[in-house]
Amino acid sequence: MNEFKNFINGQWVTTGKTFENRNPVDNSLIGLVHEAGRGEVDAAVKAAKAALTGPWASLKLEQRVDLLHGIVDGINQRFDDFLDAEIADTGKPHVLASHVDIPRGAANFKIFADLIRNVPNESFGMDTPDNGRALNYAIRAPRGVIGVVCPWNLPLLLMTWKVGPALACGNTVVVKPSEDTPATATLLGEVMNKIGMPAGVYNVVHGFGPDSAGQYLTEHPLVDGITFTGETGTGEAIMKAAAKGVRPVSFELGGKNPGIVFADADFDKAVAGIARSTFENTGQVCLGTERVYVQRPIFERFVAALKQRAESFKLGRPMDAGVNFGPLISLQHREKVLSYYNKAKAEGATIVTGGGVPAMPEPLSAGAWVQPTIWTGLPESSPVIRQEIFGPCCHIAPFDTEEEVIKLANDTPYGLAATVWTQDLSVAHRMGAALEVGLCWVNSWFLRDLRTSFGGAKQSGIGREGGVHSLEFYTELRNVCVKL
Ligand code: NAD
Ligand code: 6OD
Repeated sequence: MNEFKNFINGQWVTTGKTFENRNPVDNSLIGLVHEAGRGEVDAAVKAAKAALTGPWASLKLEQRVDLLHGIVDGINQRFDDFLDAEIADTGKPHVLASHVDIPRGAANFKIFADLIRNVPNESFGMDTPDNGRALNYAIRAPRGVIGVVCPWNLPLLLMTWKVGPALACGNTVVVKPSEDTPATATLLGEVMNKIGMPAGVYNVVHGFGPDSAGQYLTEHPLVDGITFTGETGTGEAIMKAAAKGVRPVSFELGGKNPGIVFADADFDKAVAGIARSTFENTGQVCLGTERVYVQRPIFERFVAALKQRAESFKLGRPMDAGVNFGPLISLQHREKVLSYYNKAKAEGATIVTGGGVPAMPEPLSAGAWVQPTIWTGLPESSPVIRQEIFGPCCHIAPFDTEEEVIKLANDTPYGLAATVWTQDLSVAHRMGAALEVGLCWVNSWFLRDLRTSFGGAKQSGIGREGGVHSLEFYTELRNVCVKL
C-alpha cells in the first residue's frame, strides 16, 4: 500500500490519521495519505521559519541558483516517476501529462533560477536640499515563510509555479497540495533531499481545507505570505485568515472564460482551438472556455464542427494508445459537473452533444467519467452560463457585432482569460484592450511565455505572477537612501 507522508524539515512524518487517495479512472485505491493536524502544520511552519536563517540564507546567489537547477535535473531524472504519480492521481492522458504537466514542473524552476541571476534593482540619484546628492537603491529581501495552497487540476505545474519563484527569491515554503492529488508534491520532497536542499526550505503538509491542514496553514501567524490557486470562494476564506496579521496574498482563482470566434477567423484553426480550450484536461483548466460566442454567419457550421470534435475524443486508460480524454478528478467533482448538465436540460437547452455519463467498460465504469458536452439556446442569465462548472462543456451563442460580443464577454464577475479568433488584426487588438481579463489569447490558447504576467482580473484573482511580476509577491522591497 502506498503511503503519502508529510515532508517536514527534511523528514518523512506520519500521523495517526489517514485518508484514501483514489484513482479517478476506476476509483481504485492508490494509497493512504497522512493528514497533518495543527501540530504537524506548526512543526512545518517553524521548520520553514528556522530555515530562513540557516544554511539556506547563507548561500551565495549562484549556489541558490545551482540548487534550483538541481531540482530541474532531479525532476527530469525521475520524469517517469513524476509522470506515473501525476497520471495515477488525476487520470489525465499520458500524452497530456508528458507534454505539459511534468515538463512545466521542471521549467518552473529553470525560468526563475535564470531570472533571479539577471534581474536588475532600481536606483535613483537625487539632489538634496543642502545642494548635495543622495543615492537610492532597492534591495529585494525574501518575504519569509510562504504558504502555498494548491488545487488538483495541474498539481505539479501549479505547485511549482509558486515554489519556483518562492525559492528563487530566497523564501522557504510550506506546501499544502490538494487532498485529491498528494503524490507529486510528496515526490518533490525526495528530490529535495537527493539534491541536498537544506532541511526546512521545502515542506509539505497533507490534508483538506477547513478544519484541516489548509486552514491551519493559512491561519498560522508565522506564515508571512500566502499564495493560493483554487476557487474564488476558497480565496475569500483564505483572505479572511490572511487578514489576521495583515499577511499579503497572491490569488489565482476561478473563471468563466469566453471564447470569441469572428466570421473571418481561420475556421479549422478556430474549431481546433476552441475544442482544445473547452475539452483539454477534461475541461478542468482555469483558463478553459465555457462560454463560446460565434459570429452569426458561421454559427451553425461552427456548432456542427465542434460537435464532431467533441464526439471524436477517445476516452480510456491514460496509457492506452490514442487516448486523449480522461475522467474528472473525482466522483465528488462529477456530481457538481452533472448538476450543471441536469440544470442545462431542465432549462431547456439544446444538447448538441453529450450531457451525461458515457458507457465505460468495467472497471472503468466506477470512475469519474462524463461526456464532452455542448449546449446552445440558453439565456445569458442561466447559472450554466454564469457559474464556473470546471468540466468538459460549453454553451455556444451567436453574436452580430463586436460591441455586442464585448458586452456579453465582460458580463461576468470573473476576469481570468479569453480566447479570440479573427484574422483582422485591428479587431484582435481592439478585443485585447476591451476584454476585462488578465490574459487574452488571440488565435491561440494557453500559449505560455513564463516571463509574462499571469493572473486574473475581477474575482479571478489578486496580483500577478510570472517573470519579474513574481518578485512583487515573493520579495519585500527595501529602499536604501544614502546621502553622498
Ligand atoms: P479549491 O478552492 O476547492 O481547493 C484548492 C485548495 O484549497 C485545496 O488544496 C484545498 O484543500 C484548499 N482549501 C479549501 N478550503 C480551504 C480553506 N478554507 N482554507 C485553506 N485551504 C483551503 O479548488 P480546487 O477544486 O482544488 O480547484 C479548482 C478551482 O481552482 C477552480 O475554481 C479553478 O478555476 C481554480 N483554478 C484557478 C487557477 C488560476 O490560475 N486562476 C488555476 C487552477 C485552478
Ligand atoms: O501556466 C501557468 O503558469 C498557469 N498558472 C496555468 C494555470 C492553469 C489553470 O488551470
